[in-house]
Amino acid sequence: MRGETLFPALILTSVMLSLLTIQTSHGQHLAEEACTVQILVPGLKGEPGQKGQKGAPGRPGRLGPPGELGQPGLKGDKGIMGRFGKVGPSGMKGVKGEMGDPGPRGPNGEPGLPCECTPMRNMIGEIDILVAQLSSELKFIKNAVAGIKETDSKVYLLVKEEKRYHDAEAYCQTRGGHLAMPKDEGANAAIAGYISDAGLSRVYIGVHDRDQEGVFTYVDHSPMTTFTKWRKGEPNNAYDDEDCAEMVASGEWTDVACNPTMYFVCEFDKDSV
Ligand SMILES: [Ca+2]
Ligand SMILES: [Ca+2]
Repeated sequence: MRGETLFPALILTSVMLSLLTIQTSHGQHLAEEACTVQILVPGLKGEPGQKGQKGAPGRPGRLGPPGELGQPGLKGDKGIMGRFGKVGPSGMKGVKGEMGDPGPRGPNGEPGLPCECTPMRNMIGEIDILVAQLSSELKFIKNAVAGIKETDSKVYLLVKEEKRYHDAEAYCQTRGGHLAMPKDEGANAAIAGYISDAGLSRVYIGVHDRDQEGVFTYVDHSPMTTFTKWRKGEPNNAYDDEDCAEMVASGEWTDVACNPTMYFVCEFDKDSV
């Protein structure tokens, strides 16, 4: 039995012939194989073997050619909303909108407490007057600080406020002086320098013939005895309406009407300043 499995089929046949007379038992009488005939004859076709086990998978084949373009797929469902993006930069300032309609009228306020209004009004009125006076004084001082022309005995102040002759004299008197009354060449030159330095062409001075036509005096009624500076052809009382006097930048005088407003020059005695 062991020999069938260890030797091929051709040898098996001769072995079987020699064993016809031999008691086969494990390894006994092997020396009696004297009539062994070696004949090599193909054996009978064996029974079909059992189906083998499934082989290992083969190697992957080569890459095939690209396929034809497929039909477009159906439109997919709408996706879910994405996250909010970053905040963008600030936009340009818009145009101002139109004014809205007025709101409803508010409720009436609480009634006020009764007061003694008349004394209050009087006090306020007095304060207003004081403020006006102080404002005027301050302006005067500013002008004075800005530069005052003077002679040995007089101080002259150019007032850059346009006033009529009468109002100009009142202004000077309020401050203890008069409109300028040049009574010699030195005083006249000082005033003239004021006019030209300020770039002006004319100012009122304190000379008039308002009391008696053709008789000019100074505004303080002092007589004009030793000095005058009339421009040639002046005073001429033009239009029969020239009773006041102005000085032009050259220092010469001209009789003019009293109502036009213009700048003027005040004078103050040094003793009273
Ligand atoms: Ca006159
Ligand atoms: Ca004149």
